Amino acid sequence: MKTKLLLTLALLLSVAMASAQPALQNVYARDYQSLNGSWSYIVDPFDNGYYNYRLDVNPNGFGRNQKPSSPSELIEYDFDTAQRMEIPGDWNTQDEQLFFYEGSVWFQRYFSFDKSAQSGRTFLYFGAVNYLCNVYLNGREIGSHEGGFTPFWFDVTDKLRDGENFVVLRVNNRREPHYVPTVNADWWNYGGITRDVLLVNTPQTYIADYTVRLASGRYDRVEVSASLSEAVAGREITISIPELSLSKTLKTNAEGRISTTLSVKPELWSPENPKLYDITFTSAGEEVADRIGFRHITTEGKKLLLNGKEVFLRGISIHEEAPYRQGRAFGDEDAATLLGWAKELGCNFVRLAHYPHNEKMVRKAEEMGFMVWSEIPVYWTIHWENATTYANAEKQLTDMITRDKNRAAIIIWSVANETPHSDARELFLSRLATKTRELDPSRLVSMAMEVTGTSRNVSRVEDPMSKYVDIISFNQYLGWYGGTPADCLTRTYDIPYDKPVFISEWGGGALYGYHGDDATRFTEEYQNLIYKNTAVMLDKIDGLVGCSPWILMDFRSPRRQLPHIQDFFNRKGIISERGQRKMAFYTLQEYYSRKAAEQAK
Ligand code: GCB
Repeated sequence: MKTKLLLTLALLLSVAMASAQPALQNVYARDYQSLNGSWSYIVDPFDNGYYNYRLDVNPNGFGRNQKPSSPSELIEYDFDTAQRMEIPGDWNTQDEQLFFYEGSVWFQRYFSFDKSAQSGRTFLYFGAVNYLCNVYLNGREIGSHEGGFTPFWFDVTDKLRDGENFVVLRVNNRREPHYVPTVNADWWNYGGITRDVLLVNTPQTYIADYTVRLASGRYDRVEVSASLSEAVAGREITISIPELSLSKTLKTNAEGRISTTLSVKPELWSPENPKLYDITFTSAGEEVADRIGFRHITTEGKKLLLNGKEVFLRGISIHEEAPYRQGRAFGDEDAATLLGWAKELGCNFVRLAHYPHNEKMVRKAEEMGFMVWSEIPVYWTIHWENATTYANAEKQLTDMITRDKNRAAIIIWSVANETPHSDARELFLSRLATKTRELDPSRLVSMAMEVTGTSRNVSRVEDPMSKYVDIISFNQYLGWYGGTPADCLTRTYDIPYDKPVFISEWGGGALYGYHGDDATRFTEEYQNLIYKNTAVMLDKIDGLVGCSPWILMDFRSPRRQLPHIQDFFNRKGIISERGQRKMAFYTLQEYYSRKAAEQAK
């Protein structure tokens, strides 16, 4: 009891210490200059650019981008003659020597800025950098960031020069036990500046954030709120939705906020009709435009309801892994390919595992009519008792929800994956679940749990976390990790909760083009048999509202070492990394076409 209390106090304190910064909702709708492209880089395994020989932080480190002022001056690095790589992009797949590299790499580029045209504020924005980074502008450190999958930015208004400027980053992807994720995970630890870098201009006081959604339980009321970056009262903000002939102007309160409920009955967003409305927020000459959909996602006993109608989630899990070229995925093209395959499979749902994917992926999913599960990398043996770990996880959760809360496509926020039971875990995850509801009461909360026991061919999922979630999700690999594919034909489940049930992972591995009998591991036949038999098993699970088999495409993992079969790929994809569909792809397609037909009845 006492330890529990101490833990709670420590967790509370750590969160209170994290400082808040105004949001920068919908960054792509802002006035920005892209800093993507070719950057210089220096590999620094001993962190020589950061520490001096006494391991003190060196004020004259690589962040200064120094040049010798005379031929006699000793400077032992030079970005101008260093190698270059494309940003966004991971370093592991752009330089053969960095394939397994975990440590520091320095990045640098020049850019020009027209100070005379500057009005308002300028932010240096990063979509994501894995994992730790220190950011320097024109030779001075402007800040640092931890966490590999969420955006962050710095106000550089007064730090930019007219004409040439330069930015330097020290990026370090070394794994540490107390990080989120921790040292052990089943995916590649791609390092680098993996998402867009933008220089964003806003007015001095700008529209920082907004939320637009249907009012709880209503289809004829839309709740809108917006906030300025500063607590300026009496400022007008106009929201308009031209297609609904709607325009409303409100004055900000003392906190710089507006909130209102509009009487409108929008057409609803659904996979069959992914309707999005053009919406603009305007204030003092600034305009932020978005496309927003409206829908309700709720549960009733064991039922999952989209807009009040029962829905079955025909899902697939996806890693943020680039099709064809390998490495971290980013941008519209990767998203269109991956989601195009999910469409071809007959999916109406994607589980974006195991961390927040890039914003373009989420937006593309929404446009194409996929419901989305979005999660944070609280994975396996995270350090439950460490207050810093908790604060980090909560920050990643908050940043994910802040970025994507206006995406109708997202129906589930997931706070963890396959975590071992303990009191400390319960406290940690229940706090994350509570935080999720506080930040966003309009969606479902879940986490990928596990089968906790099997006796006489009946599997149970019993987890104290069940009381904190809206939907009981679990991963199971019968026929792959334990049991045989034939066992799926007779296995039943006992899940003692009056909540919808979802299988967030199932499947097995196969090397594309490797054929043999269906008892031989890694043949397409073996994988296909798991898919066929699991479909039979799914039909018998009471309250099952869908699944997201593991996984759409083979992905890189250092844990997968079998020569000539895995070669550092997790082969549970139903499509290879080169886009070749395995037999199981067509089996799942068939199952989903049957489920879609059943649903349509
Ligand atoms: C799991 C994990 C997933 C792994 C998968 C596997 O349960 O959640 O991250 O990649 O199993 O292939 O073992």
